[in-house]
Amino acid sequence: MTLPLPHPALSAADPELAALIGDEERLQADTLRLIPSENYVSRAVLEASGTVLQNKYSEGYPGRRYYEGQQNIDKVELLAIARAKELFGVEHANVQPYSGSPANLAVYLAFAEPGDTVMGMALPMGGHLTHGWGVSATGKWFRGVQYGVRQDTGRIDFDEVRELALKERPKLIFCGGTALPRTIDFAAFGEIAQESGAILVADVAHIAGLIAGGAHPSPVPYADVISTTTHKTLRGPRGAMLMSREEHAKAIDKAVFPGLQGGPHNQTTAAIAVALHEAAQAPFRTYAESVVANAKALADELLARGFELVSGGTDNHLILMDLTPKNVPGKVAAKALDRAGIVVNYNTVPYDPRKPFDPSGVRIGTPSLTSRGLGTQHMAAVAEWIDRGVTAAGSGDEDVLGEIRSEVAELMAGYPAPGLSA
Ligand code: DSN
Repeated sequence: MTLPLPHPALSAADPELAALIGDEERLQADTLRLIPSENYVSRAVLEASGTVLQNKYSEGYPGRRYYEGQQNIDKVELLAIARAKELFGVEHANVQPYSGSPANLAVYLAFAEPGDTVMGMALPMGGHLTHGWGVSATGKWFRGVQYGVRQDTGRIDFDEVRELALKERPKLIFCGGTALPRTIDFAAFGEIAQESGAILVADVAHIAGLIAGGAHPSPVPYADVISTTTHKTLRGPRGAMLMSREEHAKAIDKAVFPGLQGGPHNQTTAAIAVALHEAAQAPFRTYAESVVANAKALADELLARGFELVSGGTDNHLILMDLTPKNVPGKVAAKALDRAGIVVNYNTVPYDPRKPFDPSGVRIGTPSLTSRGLGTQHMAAVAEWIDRGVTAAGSGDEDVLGEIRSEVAELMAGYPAPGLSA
């Protein structure tokens, strides 16, 4: 199949928009996509997302809807729920949250009252906005207290977390985040939540696919609630799920609908069901293991080239580089790498002296390149491109960035992307 993919009806009805989608298909095919929260979904997931399920309203839950005509929709949602329960070994799953932030907001609605104390990792330390950070509704409507990582190790200090939890007695404790290169110790968080009487919420959005594939420990049975998006390492459509023990099922369902949302996006529910089916197959285990193996190999190659990595490396899919020793700000590096066909995001690093919109770090990860079939043998080349790209960013050498872009496109042409190939 050659790009752009055929979208005959769209091309006829709206050629301008069709051309933009074609441009994006080519961009995703030609570049080395290293943003750790992105991936490539399969053609099957893409097809399920673009169906007549789009046309249906179904507020409520299977068997308890406010609209008729749910003969097929109920079966789709029940299939997605059953697959989520089976894959993650949970008693309850809600597949309706529109995305990660609404999913987390539903958890607040289910278990806390406005003004209650909640606890999560600080955003600049690697947490998420919705874990009680000040600029988010969760930090404005609740009293967020935040833990971080140690400056000397880049790792969570569980003595600090315990002390804070026992002092503040939060209603909710969130673990997980968006820039955490190390294994999350769910058992340690579970103990602290029990001691302090908090509900433990494991936000596994980044690592859900690794958990499903056996490449990261599961938060079951330590977490009361598991929140996840479906489009990161899990390789599904843009959506989310909340999972829990049966005792919390009613509270969670009520919070999602009617508490927070209206009709579920049934086309997304269907695509989540497909992704869960794919994640339950043996090749997905290999995929999850390869994501981690690639990240570890890439971290080693970067360390060998003098890069400073937060926590000294990685246990998962994600690497957080502190570019301070390279004398190149994260944003300058990210924009230069983009011109070189390497797509990353600039990111704060723990204890960053720079501002969030102009931070010291760059965050990278291996979910997308692994989906295209790149292996540990390619990571030296990837690290070399990053090294040359960051150096060129510092010196302003656009010719080098152009050379890297051609080399990247040449390699990626040999590794067609799922969803963009037949
Ligand atoms: N935006 C996601 C990420 O990139 O990690 C988190 O919500």
